[in-house]
Amino acid sequence: MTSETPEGLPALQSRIAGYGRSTARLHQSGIATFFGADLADDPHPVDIGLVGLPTDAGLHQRPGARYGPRAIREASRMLRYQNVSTGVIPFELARVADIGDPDLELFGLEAIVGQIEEHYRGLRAAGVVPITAGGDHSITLPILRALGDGRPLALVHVDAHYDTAPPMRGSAVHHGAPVLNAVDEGVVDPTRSIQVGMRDPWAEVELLVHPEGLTALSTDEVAALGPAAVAERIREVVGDGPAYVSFDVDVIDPTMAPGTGTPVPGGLAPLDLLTMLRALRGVDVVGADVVETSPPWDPAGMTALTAAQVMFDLLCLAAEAHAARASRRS
Ligand SMILES: [Mn+2]
Repeated sequence: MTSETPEGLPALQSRIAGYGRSTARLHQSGIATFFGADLADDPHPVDIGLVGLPTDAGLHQRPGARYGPRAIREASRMLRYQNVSTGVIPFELARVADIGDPDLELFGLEAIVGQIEEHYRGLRAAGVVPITAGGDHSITLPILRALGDGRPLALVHVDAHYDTAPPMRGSAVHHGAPVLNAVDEGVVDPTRSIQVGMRDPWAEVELLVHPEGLTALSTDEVAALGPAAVAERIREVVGDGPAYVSFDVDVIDPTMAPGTGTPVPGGLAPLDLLTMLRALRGVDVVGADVVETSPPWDPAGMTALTAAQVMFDLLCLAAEAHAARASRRS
């Protein structure tokens, strides 16, 4: 553990570029960037970009996820620079910055999805690994289009829902379809992908598609296996290639994460899910998101706080993966 005695603080600040200035700040002061990271307008000197996508144009049920990034930024200031479980300090392993939110259209899901894809193509060209706070789950498809173009990604999809629904009211793109769309478009390799936490009560009537080769673990199976065994299963499926992690907060039990659009009772506990994520160290994470946090349904802000912790753990995985890729190149 790093000491934060008066003597230790300058040493720490000198080690963690992109964070040093905020280390000594009280969490209630200053601009609420993700985890207090520096804000960067130019993504080029950044290895890992923390991005907000404030849109919920893809929702079909309870609204409000457009306020997710702002609430997660605010809640994230309760966290600090270090992973309390693994000891990882992502700011030591990579140049991490809050790179803000693209200015998205308000109306028209297709236009918004197009803007997101273009933004993430730019980030990929700049060599930035994006860690995103949504937004509803429709944001994941354009991110995968940008990151998976020419290299189908392994997808670790943590969610209560399969998100393989057919077109809804004439729209093929919506928050219940990103996995199906990404597999259909060839930007995700289903044989290297896994869904964790499934318990969709409408699965039988929604005419869900089950892409061939895609592995799915139900909430009951995850609970019976436990976090370590689930992580082992994820590693087997994903292998060594580039992987994207998409975490929908509705996988968590709604008594612990009520602030979401499509709650399903009987869900998993945050600690088990965080333990599972922490056991994925070494997976080649090239991007990740946490989606479907809806502040208007989140009375005490606990969903946003847990989403911030999930985002921090995804950042830690991405930072270790970045460091591993850098050392393989050198
Ligand atoms: Mn989802």
